[in-house]
Amino acid sequence: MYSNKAVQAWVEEMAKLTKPDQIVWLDGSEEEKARLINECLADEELIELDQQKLPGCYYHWTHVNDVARVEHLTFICTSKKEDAGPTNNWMSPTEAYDKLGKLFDGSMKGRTMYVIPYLMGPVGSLFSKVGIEITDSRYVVLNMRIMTKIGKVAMDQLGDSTDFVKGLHSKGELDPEKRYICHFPEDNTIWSIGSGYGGNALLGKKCFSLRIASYMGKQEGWMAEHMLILGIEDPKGNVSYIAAAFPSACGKTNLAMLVPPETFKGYKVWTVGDDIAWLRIGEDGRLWAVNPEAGFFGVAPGTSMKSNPNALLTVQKNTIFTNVVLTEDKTVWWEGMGVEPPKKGYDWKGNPWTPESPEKGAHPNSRFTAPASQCPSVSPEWQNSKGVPISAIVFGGRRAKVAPLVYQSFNWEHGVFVGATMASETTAAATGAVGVVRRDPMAMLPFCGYNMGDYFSHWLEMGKKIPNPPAIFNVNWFRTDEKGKFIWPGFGDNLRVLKWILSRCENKVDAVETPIGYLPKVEDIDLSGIENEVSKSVLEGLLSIDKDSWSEEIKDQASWLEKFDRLPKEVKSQYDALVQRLGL
Ligand code: GTP
Ligand code: SPV
Ligand code: MN
Repeated sequence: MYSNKAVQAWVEEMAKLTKPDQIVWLDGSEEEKARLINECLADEELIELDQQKLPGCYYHWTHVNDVARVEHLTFICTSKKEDAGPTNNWMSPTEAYDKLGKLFDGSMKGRTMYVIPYLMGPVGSLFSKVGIEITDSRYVVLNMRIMTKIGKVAMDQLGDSTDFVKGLHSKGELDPEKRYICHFPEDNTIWSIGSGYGGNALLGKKCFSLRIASYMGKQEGWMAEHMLILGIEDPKGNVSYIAAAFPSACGKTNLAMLVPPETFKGYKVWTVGDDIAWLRIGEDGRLWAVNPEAGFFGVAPGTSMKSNPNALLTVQKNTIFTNVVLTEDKTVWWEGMGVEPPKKGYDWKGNPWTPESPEKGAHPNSRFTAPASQCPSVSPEWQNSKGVPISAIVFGGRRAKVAPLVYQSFNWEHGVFVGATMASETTAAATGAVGVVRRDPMAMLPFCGYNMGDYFSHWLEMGKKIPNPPAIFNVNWFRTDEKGKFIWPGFGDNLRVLKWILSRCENKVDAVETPIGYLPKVEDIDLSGIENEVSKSVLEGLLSIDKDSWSEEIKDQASWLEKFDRLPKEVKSQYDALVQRLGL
């Protein structure tokens, strides 16, 4: 129990509603962790993995109908519908409190209520914020313990203040018909019921650090973005930082942990964050970023010693694996792990599985939860309370066609337009169809806590306020050939593109001015070591701008922009200018 009166009063009120058998306040200690794990093992909420091979690691199955974020059941509950905007689901606060109140009524009967104070961001930092999550899921507690800083450290930062985000979560009946993730940005409140999965249930992550925080950022003059943060150290020892926004399951974790190609002697990539960035203008007039999280909730499939060794090394201890293959000898496996599949195991549904089984063993959105501190590439600056200075902002997505490998926007305003119109193929990170192209501005479509038109305005205003703003780029690692195969090798080789980006930031290299932005000259992308795989002509193809596809693209952009009644005029004029430059 902590002494903050506002926290106590709110917890009491929520306990009256949900009626748990008992209330446990989390302190974040090792004893508490051991106790919770033992309780989970007894209830089979967790399965102990081979403690010799994977010390401190556990396995968890979610309910088979509860394996991804549910965007259609996620709501922004502002008093005025217009304030949620054309891209969010809206429910009035009165209706939402009433509807969910009925579902929460008695939802913790026979269960324990856990009260988790948590801190997002470095200890003592101006960037950092405190939340309290109430939950009836021990799995959520153990994940929050990895993903945030829980217990006393959070309450110490909060002190007597009433300034905390109130998050109420209950698994409820895990019924998709009674599942709602509601955000009340005007009340600093999140109510989530009916799911035990990742972004629906770990309220510090998308719910607070993006939806509520984006709203706070708009009010307070900073930004909360769906961005990784990485540092690139050059052979002279200079480190420059990049923040990059890609939609879910489009490569943020992989890029954040990149291992340089062998020919890049003396280069080193440092991981600051892999999913979320909070950005503020620093005293020096640059944009500075912190990662508010303390762990990685990463996509397992495709993670191998070849694609992402740093991630694989991070998850060798103290990790929770969710919905991957559980092998007979109590280890884990997933598609694209780069090792032989187990002869026998259990798939993500808990059914016996062998490599001959027709279905995939791991769910495409199966995940690992691991402490960032264990990552071999974790930046020495990742807990710096001032953050790190950002030289470039990079947008990107999965596009089989249209978007070239990389281009630079002409200026901040044009960069905001590039972000506002970016599109990507949907992935398994959210329920629904996979592989459908949709507009996903700044990779924030599912995560912006207010009207997206106002969000674009906020970006434009920030651009005016930052004396020395980062340059803005767009990348696409996912162009495919006529057989549907990715043309660009990706992963570690993406550093070749980041190197060009930094050279542009330092005014060290010219570019080709095209209608869509500045493109690299073919000879300026360092292909040393992969000349056989990516010839100059292949690279030319990756950098080409196909008139027909862009003609379709601008039509689609036009109907996208029409959705916004609060579209800033700058975005519209950037669109008009693009159409004119393309001569279409
Ligand atoms: P969220 O955690 O959902 O926000 O995802 P993320 O953006 O962090 O994506 P992540 O790095 O986990 O990558 C998702 C999938 O894309 C994995 O299966 C990766 O193997 C694959 N991927 C990542 N980078 C590349 C790349 O450069 N090229 C190709 N072809 N695939 C990639
Ligand atoms: C994403 O979907 O962007 C994730 C996973 O990072 S979740 O925590 O479920 O949002
Ligand atoms: Mn994400």
